[in-house]
Amino acid sequence: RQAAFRTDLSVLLDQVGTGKESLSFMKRRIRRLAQQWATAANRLDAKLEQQWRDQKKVLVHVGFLTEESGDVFSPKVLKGGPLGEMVQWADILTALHVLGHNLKISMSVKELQGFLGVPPGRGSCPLTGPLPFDLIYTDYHGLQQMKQHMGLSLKKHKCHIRVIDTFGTEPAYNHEEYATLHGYRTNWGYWNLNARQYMTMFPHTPDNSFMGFVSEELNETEKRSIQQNKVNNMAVVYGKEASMWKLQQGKESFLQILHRYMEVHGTVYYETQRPPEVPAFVKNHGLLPQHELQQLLRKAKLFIGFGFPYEGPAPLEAIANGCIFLQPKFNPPHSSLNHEFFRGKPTSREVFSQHPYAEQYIGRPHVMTVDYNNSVEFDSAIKEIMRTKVEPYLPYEYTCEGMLERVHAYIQHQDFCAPEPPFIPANLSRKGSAGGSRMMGPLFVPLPNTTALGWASNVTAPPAWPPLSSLRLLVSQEGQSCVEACQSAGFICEPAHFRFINNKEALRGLDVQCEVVDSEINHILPAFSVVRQECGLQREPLLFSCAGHSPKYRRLCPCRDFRHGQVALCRDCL
Ligand code: U2F
Repeated sequence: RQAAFRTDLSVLLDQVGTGKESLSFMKRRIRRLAQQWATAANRLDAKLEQQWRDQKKVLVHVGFLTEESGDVFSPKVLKGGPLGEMVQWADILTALHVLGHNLKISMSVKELQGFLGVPPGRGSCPLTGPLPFDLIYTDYHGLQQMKQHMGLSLKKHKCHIRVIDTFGTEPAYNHEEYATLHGYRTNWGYWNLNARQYMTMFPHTPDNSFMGFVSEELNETEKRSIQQNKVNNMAVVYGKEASMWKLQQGKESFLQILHRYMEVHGTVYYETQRPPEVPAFVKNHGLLPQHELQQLLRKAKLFIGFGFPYEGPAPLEAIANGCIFLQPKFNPPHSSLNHEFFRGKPTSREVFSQHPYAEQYIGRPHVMTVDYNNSVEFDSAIKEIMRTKVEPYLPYEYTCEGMLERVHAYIQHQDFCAPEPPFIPANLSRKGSAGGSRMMGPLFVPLPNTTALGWASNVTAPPAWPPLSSLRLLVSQEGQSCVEACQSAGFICEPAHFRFINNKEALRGLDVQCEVVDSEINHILPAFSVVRQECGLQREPLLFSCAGHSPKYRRLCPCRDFRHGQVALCRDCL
């Protein structure tokens, strides 16, 4: 069946259910953004020009909100607890509904069992018939619950699963045996999924897919009125929980410096008294409902982060409402090796500021990232912010249309169930490879077009997605990952393209000198050592990794182009 866009959200609101603060929060959000979603649906509908869209049977099982996982989030909704996850789930549900899919929502193990058709009960009972869904969106808690209640049949059906995973899971942590043998085992990883089945909140880990969420959009009239009503010396602090304010009591209190120039506002949750962490000069509004926070941000000039929470939605909302976001640089970077919050998370990613997306994808004048220990630098940043005029800004990928476009593309094109056919590449052309200067900077090999790269004629292969036309082969520096290598050349690493470059022809096309070419199981492969003239190809497709790097190896990197404001999609991806 063809999916038809929906602009009426009442059925969705009924499906979400009642009885918990988390559900009420999500429903308030869905209602508040309903008009915005409807407009976006109409625009995307027109943009896709009658393109066929399959209607999928989709199950959304929100594991972290189930009683069985302890549901620690719901009781904290009105008390300053994390809301980012609920923002994202509300938006995922809305996107799936608006795109016209056949949606079922489960928030308990009992509902999960009902939808899957496995008998209720505690033990593991395999699902005997076919899976009644094309796609299941869940999280790590939900995955665990499915394992408990579907037993072995989970393995058979896991290609249909998508895991919403805020901070991402790198391939080395996802491969059970490899993770166990090489010290990448955590409480979360080791599910042996295709790493693109993990979907993140920001496009920070290209090994995973970028799901995202949306932020409020303004029309031209609203933008103009915001700019006219900005209060130049008004700052709002990022941090709705008192403990987040502790971080600012470092060497010299930068909050004091800020207070010299600006009126400081906060939205910190409190019960009866002002929390001791929040100085008396701060005008604390208490935790606000989302729409009231937006109103406050419309007046404020500055939204300032103290280093935590990492990578939440609030800075995007602030920037969308015309604030400048000021945030601390982390030197050394925070990661699972040195910071409690990231410890045990299935990623080695290094975080260089509180909100790397804001820093890298938005940047000045909307975002300023400075060293908070340097009071001179901090002081001059504040002065600059007060002088600078900025327009409200929201990257396309965080608009409703952008999210619908991306989720539509994933649903129609990502297929982890189809067997990946053996790839028999034609000879790569040597023409255009960097020849003599081959060990100097990044090398590009113009790849032949899709027809020249033939699949074995006896297999009917699904067309590659992203299409091969988007591929740019590049060699990293020693110690550099493909994430960085592609980025520094203005591209993005595309894990789906690894299978096209994991071969001797690619090495030959790059004029790499190999004494030996081995095929091994190691997440830095394909790669080569210049000194030893050793080349290695990847033997385990699950370990294709954009993130991997090693000091002695230069990696072969499958980069691709991307759309301006929609990094998840290449130019020809729609
Ligand atoms: C992130 O979670 P948080 O909930 O701490 O993220 P925030 O950026 O603070 O914002 C979440 C929402 O809270 C709303 C605001 C945001 O959409 O509009 N809000 C509000 O309604 N009232 C207020 O007074 C203040 C904010 C991240 F999203 C999670 O994935 C992480 O687990 C967490 C820790 O890093 O940070």
